[in-house]
Amino acid sequence: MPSPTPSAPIQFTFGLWTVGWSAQDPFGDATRAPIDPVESVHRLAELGAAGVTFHDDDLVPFGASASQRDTIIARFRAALEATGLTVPMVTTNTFTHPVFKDGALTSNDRGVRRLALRKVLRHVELGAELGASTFVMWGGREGTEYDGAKDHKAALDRYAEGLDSVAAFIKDRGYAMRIALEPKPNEPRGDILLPTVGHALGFIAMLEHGDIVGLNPEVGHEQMSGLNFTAGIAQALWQDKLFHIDLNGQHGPRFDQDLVFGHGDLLSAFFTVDLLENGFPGGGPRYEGPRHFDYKPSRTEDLQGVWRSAAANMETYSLLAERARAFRADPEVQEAMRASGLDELAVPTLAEGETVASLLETEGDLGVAIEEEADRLAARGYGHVHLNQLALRHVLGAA
Ligand code: GLT
Ligand code: MN
Ligand code: MN
Ligand code: MN
Repeated sequence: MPSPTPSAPIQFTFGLWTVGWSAQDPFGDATRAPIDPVESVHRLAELGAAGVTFHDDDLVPFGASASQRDTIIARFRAALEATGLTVPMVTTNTFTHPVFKDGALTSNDRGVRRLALRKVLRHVELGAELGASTFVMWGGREGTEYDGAKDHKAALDRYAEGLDSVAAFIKDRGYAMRIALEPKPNEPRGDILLPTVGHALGFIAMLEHGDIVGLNPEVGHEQMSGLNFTAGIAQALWQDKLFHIDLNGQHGPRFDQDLVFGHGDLLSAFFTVDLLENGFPGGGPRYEGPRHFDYKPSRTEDLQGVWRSAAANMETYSLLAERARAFRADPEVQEAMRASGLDELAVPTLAEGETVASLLETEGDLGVAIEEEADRLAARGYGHVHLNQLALRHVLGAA
């Protein structure tokens, strides 16, 4: 299986909780033994990954003593040094312990909110020590099963208060770190707050310290809502809010599958890679962060299957990156893009100095003239299907 080569220096990263998942689900016990995080660091490095990410509890068990914590962290640091793996992102587990059953930063219980905030701040400190530049916050338990069980106005106030407190702490400490919110529509809660990229972008605009708060969208989470992931990250990029990314696979609206990247909607995965690697066709903000995989090796897999599935994420991404480069360089594709009007969309609708008043004057009034104009413009074909077929040929290696 080809692994990433030095000539293709894409920075791939994995959550420790991904390969380390023991595969327990709501209906069945674990099918694999837990993996020592130090072992994961070594195996991921051998496979060609550049970094690892983790929740506080993935590394140090909840409730460990200070000296146990120090020993575990020292051992982990040694593995990072031995392999050269970095820790570009960390995140807090505010969902596993029963205390978070009604939420963490938005629990109806104030004591729980205060405990959650302390847990988050402690991990911000460790993340900063390890050089993490992104702090992901996935509010999996922030939500409800019943509409009457939460005062949504108060919940959003408390969510904003919690995030602004963490952001202010990061700034006060002078950490070079930004927060990335991860939307998800449901699971484990019946409904989760900030369910989609769009909700989260709207919420960030209401924050006091929203300048260092952006997004960590996950492929499957948007697709669970029937939304287009590539379009979602495109808008986040347009708003300079794509701080991090969770790549995986999903088959449309159903439970969160966390499949290997590309093992869900392959054509969507292609256009995601095309955007990440090649940017917008007309230029604009680029995603510069790590290509982070948040998947789960299926419950059917043994240890060999775990490491093969990890490699599969990187292989799929690398193959799609190659195809996406060839797609953009193909003269037939460039011609089809022109025919589709992609370059014309970059031209502002009003000319420089033109006003809506002068537009109305020069282009004439509504009525017969505008109807004729509309008929003339309506006759155009855009050739979007041909362009998409060219993309499909590239994906299949048939171009
Ligand atoms: C959990 C969740 C993921 C999030 C992780 C970060 S935890 O595994 O399902 O989507 O990215 O908290
Ligand atoms: Mn998921
Ligand atoms: Mn997940
Ligand atoms: Mn995720």
